[in-house]
Amino acid sequence: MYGGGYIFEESKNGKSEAEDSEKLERFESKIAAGEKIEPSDWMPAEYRKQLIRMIEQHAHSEIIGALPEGTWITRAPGFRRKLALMAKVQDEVGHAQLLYSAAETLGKPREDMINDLITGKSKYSNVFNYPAVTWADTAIIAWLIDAGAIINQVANSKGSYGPYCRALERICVEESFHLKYGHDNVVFLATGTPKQRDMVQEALIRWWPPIMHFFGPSDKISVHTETLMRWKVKMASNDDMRQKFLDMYVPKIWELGLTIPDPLLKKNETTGQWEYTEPDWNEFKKVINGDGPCNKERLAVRRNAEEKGEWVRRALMRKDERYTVPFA
Ligand code: FAQ
Repeated sequence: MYGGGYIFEESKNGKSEAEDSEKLERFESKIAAGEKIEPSDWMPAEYRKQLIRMIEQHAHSEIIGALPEGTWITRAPGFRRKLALMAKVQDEVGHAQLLYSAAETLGKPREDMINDLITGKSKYSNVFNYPAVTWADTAIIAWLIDAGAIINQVANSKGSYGPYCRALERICVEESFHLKYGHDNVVFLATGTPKQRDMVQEALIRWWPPIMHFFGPSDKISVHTETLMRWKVKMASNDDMRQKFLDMYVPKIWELGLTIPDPLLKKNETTGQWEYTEPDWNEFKKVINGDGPCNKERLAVRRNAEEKGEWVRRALMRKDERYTVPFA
């Protein structure tokens, strides 16, 4: 499967996988019947490639996603909040581990994935390239970004690739707890002193545009949605997920008396769809291609962790005699 490069194009009989219509037909009818595809099953090269891309990006998002909130562990207001934040950040890193394992079942080694992250070859979620300026930013992240993640992942956990779906099911349970923690923090600030209220309002203003970007480019310009939905990797389009988020969370935000920084945002009662200012897709492209406010800092942290942790990995893999345990 893997030998320095990814051998996707040829099946065992030498024919191109895409041309192998019988196998493709069986594969697609399995998906249509709602069955899961498992690692040892035949799959088209493009399905494997797309899954690796998506799961790997998701794993990177979790591990990088631990950083904006992680910077607040030492400054959390009070011991209980510190404990809760530490547990959340630890969960996010655990999600990355589950997802890297799921991606590995498709043939790409974890070392290669990490290398593609720290060299800037792979993408990760746009939202984690923005700073958590105040404590209120962590509350908005834990409430609304986790909410967005849950909408996406609950839907995709009903998808076609077994290892990814099973990882998502477990992740969603933990994310639901994060969402409650985030909501509790936002409510506390929104119903607190005028200063606390201002703080959470300002954080919402900062995070609204990245949150609108979070669900991916609009369906009109999305590149992969059609293929991914056909194979039930993605169970809803980017715009549908965005609509679902707006439907569920705008009323809750307004209920707290907070203002969403979009004068055009309203629900069209005739169509049942939310109308909003078109997100700035040029800004989105800039951020996901390495030129956001924190991209360089985020990758530098990961690169540093990779270098500093190298001796531990070598010892665990028994690659370095100096660090092996004699009785192991
Ligand atoms: N950020 O054709 P589409 C979390 C890229 S987990 C960066 O529409 P697709 C937990 C896309 O890769 C958050 N890049 O793409 C947490 C493609 O570029 P490529 C992560 C983005 O795949 C909470 C190009 O744009 N969740 O938050 C983004 O069909 C709190 C064209 O886009 C997942 O990864 C973006 N937002 O749909 C952790 C879920 N959107 O690869 C810590 C799984 C698009 O061709 C704290 N992923 N791009 O160079 C998905 O569901 C999909 O991949 C989408 C994008 C919906 C993200």
